[in-house]
Amino acid sequence: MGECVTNHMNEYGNGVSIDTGMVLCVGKRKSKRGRAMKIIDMRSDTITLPTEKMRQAMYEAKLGDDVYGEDPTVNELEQLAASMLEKEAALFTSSGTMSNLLAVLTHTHPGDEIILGSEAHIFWYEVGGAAALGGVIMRTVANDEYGQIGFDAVKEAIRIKNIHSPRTSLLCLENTHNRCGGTVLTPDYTTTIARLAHEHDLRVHLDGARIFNAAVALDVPASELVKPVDSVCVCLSKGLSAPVGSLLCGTGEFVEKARKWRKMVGGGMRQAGVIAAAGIVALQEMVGRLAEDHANAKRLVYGLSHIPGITVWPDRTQTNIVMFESPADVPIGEFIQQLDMRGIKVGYRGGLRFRAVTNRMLTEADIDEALERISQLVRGLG
Ligand code: TLP
Repeated sequence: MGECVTNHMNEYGNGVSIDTGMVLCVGKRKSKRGRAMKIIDMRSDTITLPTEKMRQAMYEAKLGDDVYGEDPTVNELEQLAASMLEKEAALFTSSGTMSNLLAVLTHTHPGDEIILGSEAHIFWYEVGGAAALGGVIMRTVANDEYGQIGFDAVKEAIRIKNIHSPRTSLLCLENTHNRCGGTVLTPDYTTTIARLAHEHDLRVHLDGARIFNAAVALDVPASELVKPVDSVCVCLSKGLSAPVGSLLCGTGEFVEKARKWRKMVGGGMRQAGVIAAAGIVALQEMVGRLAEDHANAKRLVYGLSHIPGITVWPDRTQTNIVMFESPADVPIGEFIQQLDMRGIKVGYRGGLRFRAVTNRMLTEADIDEALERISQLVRGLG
């Protein structure tokens, strides 16, 4: 269990000016003094804009019709992803949601049951596509606060093979774990749980939308984190800053089947090299810098832990996601309104809970500025 820090001591103050005048993420608000105020957007790392180098690569990309397999840039991106993750093949898709859906469609048959963590992105935020389009039952087992699923819980959830039961055919894992605050699954954990699944004839799919964050945090190659699984989805348009796209990786046979499913759901893109070009830059140049986002997340969680009444879990801030709770004595509606008025954008997760995601559009100074504004807000409402 992680340590839960609720601080009722000192206020946090660092004297950073409100008008930092730096690059804007999504726009400006007027401060009380009528001056423009930078919006600090921590809703997600999906808001990151492509770099200049990406835009240049997109402009210059060599193109062809990818449905015929003739787009050289898409082919290069797929080969690059497959080689970085040490899988036989990769498929470029429009989104993480599509990659996860194709994985379910490819690994299962309608009427099967799949096992997921109770906090899985596939379960919460992918519109129930696995059930609606794949016809599978989603059986959830409890995730702990670190994004893990217990071995015994998985074992118990696997159906006995008999005439009455659906076939359990797939286990889905998530690394890093979004709803558990960007926590990482280690190679050891993944190896052990995947072995258990394989022993029971299940396939294992990893939602690795932020797998490179996990690799950077653990200082291991991403290939090591995905070695035990049969398929993995990785996203280019989160911390890696590409505008669009995801890759679904696995064996050559798996990817060929997934390619056909992709066509069926309308995901065959023609001159997709235009966007794949940015993806190549993302994989080649943007992985290492994720460490900056992680450092900013640690700075944010440390600062928040010093604001009276705010609750954080520093040991669970392992990558670029920070979960926090607003002071219990402050009406939630007022807290949300004040965040908005002070130009702080974060995700609201229900109850007192919020999610802030550090990303390339935010500097260390922006984090300090956000902390200063939240500190003032809490002082004003307390
Ligand atoms: N997650 C989004 C929102 O939750 C919608 C975000 O802002 O974090 N797997 C994981 C673990 C994800 O976090 C996401 C996006 C996806 C899959 C889906 O990726 P996209 O948005 O490309 O469909």
